[in-house]
Amino acid sequence: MRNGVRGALAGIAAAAVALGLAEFVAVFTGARSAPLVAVGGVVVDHVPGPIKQFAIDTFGTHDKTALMVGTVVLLAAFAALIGWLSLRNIWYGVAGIALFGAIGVASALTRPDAGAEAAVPALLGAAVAGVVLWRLTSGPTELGDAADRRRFLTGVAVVAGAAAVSGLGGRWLSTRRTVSEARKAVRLPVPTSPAPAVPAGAELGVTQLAPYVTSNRSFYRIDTALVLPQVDPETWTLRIHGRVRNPITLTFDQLLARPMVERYVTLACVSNEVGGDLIGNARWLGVPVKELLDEAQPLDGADQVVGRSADGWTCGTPTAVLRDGRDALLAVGMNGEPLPVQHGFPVRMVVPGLYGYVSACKWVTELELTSFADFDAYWVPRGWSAQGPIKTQSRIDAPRSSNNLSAGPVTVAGVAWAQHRGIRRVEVRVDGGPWQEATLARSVSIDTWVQWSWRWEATPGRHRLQVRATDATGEVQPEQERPPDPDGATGWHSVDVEVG
Ligand SMILES: Nc1nc2c(c(=O)[nH]1)N[C@H]1C(S)=C(S)[C@@H](COP(=O)(O)O)O[C@H]1N2
Ligand SMILES: [Mo]
Repeated sequence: MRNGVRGALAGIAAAAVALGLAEFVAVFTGARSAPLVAVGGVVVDHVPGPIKQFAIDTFGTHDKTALMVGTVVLLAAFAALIGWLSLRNIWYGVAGIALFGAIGVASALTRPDAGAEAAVPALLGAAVAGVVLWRLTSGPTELGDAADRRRFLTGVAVVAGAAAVSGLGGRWLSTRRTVSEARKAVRLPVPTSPAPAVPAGAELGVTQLAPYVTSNRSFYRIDTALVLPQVDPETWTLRIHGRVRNPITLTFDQLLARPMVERYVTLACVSNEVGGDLIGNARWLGVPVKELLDEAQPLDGADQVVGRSADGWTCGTPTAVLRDGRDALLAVGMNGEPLPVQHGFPVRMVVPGLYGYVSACKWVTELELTSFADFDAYWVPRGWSAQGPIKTQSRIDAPRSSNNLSAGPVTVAGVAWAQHRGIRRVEVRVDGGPWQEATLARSVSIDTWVQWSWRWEATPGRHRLQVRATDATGEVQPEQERPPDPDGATGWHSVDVEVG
């Protein structure tokens, strides 16, 4: 057996068993203390804005999977190198493992809310990796002899098996420790102020056009959480504190006992590119934030409400927006169900008119009254604007450039949004020609998107369709193309089609 192959196999086996064992231990020390998750979390928290935007543009809502796969591939390459070096001198191996162990320990310990036990998975993993690497690389350097070779390969197989059993076992155990049972047990109260019915005609029923109400399953998900926070409603509390006259702590039962309102609100992500799909419309059930703030009595100058989640993420919302009478909710229900875990179970915030990164705190446990001058929420030091009102936007859903169109009438359709201002007009043009007014569908309120359609007499050849919206204040969606960073993309969505 070639030395390179042997060293690489030994290194990868040692790394695999370290990660597998750590995964298992993390069942007991907390999912965020597993080295891959902890290191991944540090990466997520420190990637420069443009790289984060690149990841979202390239991998969409699979950005986390991409990060994990990339990390594992890199780690395997390093492990192979360390294994190969260990064949020359085991101290290279020891140094390599110590380095990776230290990165794992440091990452786990510096995650928000981590206790000393967070160091255990990486420490144990590194220790076991050291022993495995030593055993697999000791003995004759050249495995010329068939018996030696067989012994080595058996060793690798045993280690790989142990890695798989502990890793998959850990995964299995941790999925049993989720809050999905607690979620199923939640009985949502009946709203004292129900959502208005969706008017007939809100749904144009055009193929490819996004439905007026987005199902929970297809609702976009964006957050920094590599493992979903499992927040038990039994022990959940919401603290409203900071610069208030009257701090409040609420349990989940106390929250559910309050008068509930239900509203359709369209949530949008600031990272959404023009034409992108990081937007969705749902029926949210919850308690008006305004009522809780009125009870807490913010002090003068407390112009920012910082939402803080169970995993330490923060967003900053203008206090004035939360108190101006719009339907800002501490939501417990989404489309008639308890919040799905990935959308913030048991409680999240929803604020009509603001991008999610400044308002829509999932797994929320604190609302802290402070000022914009005194505190920067998570995305602000990372280059995003502290203020995030949603920009007027419109999107063409049908036709798509991949469609085979034939000459004659074609239904052009899409959605437009300007939450809490409302959409007054949507216009479409072909090949830079005159703007033509589209027909607006109905909508529940100015807090949701609206569907639109326009009948096009398509002629053979290549054509460019473009759309722009005007909000109810008369502001026309600007043509100038700007990236999502720092406060939301601008520009007109266009679709190039081929008519046969
Ligand atoms: N705890 C937590 N809440 C969060 C985030 C996050 O990273 N962590 N991301 C925000 C962002 S950027 C957006 S756009 C919305 C997305 O909500 P959704 O995943 O339910 O669609 O959640 C917001 N709430
Ligand atoms: Mo977002």
